[in-house]
Amino acid sequence: MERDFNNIIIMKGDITDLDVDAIVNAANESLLGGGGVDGAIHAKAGGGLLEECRKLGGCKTGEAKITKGYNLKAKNVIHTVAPRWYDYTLNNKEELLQNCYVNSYELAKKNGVKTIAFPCLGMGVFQVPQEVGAKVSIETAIKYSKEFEKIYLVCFSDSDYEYYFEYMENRETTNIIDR
Ligand code: AR6
Repeated sequence: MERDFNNIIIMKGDITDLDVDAIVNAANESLLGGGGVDGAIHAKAGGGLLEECRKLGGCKTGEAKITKGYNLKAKNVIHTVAPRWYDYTLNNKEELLQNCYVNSYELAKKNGVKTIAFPCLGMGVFQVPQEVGAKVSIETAIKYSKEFEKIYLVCFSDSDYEYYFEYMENRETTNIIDR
């Protein structure tokens, strides 16, 4: 299931199946794997990914690091760490989530990535609300759309897919065409 908005593709599916230059991982600070999309990426990529991740020395919230894709179809994995929405000691969570996307796009550009796929960063275990996560994901995709051949925003649940789609459709009637 997918809908194209110029070169931004909102789709429902498993990000580990995509044949792109880079998929983005919703990791944690250790970069040593976990559940959710992180677990799925490590399971499919195989032990080589974990080995390379061990050498990276972790990753701070909002930052991004790149590895190869190993047994994945994707050539690279960009690992970023979303803010835990339930962490009341963090007062700039939306900005930190935006940093995840921006730093991932910038790192992708530096590494010659032309096709990139994002999951719904933070919107699982870390409990980023749908309306914040979708808005930040879509607005940053629009901002970077001219610099990539294709940007896939990959939703795993029907609810996220529908929400992204509605957000984009409503927005498109305003100014996506003139960006
Ligand atoms: N393909 C695409 N999206 C997926 C897949 C998949 N195969 N599997 C899950 N999702 P989460 P977070 C969606 O929890 O909230 C991990 O343990 C999922 O439905 O994976 O950033 C890490 O190690 C949700 O919409 O990441 C961290 O400790 C989205 O991916 C922590 O979870 C993100 O959910 C990070 O939490």
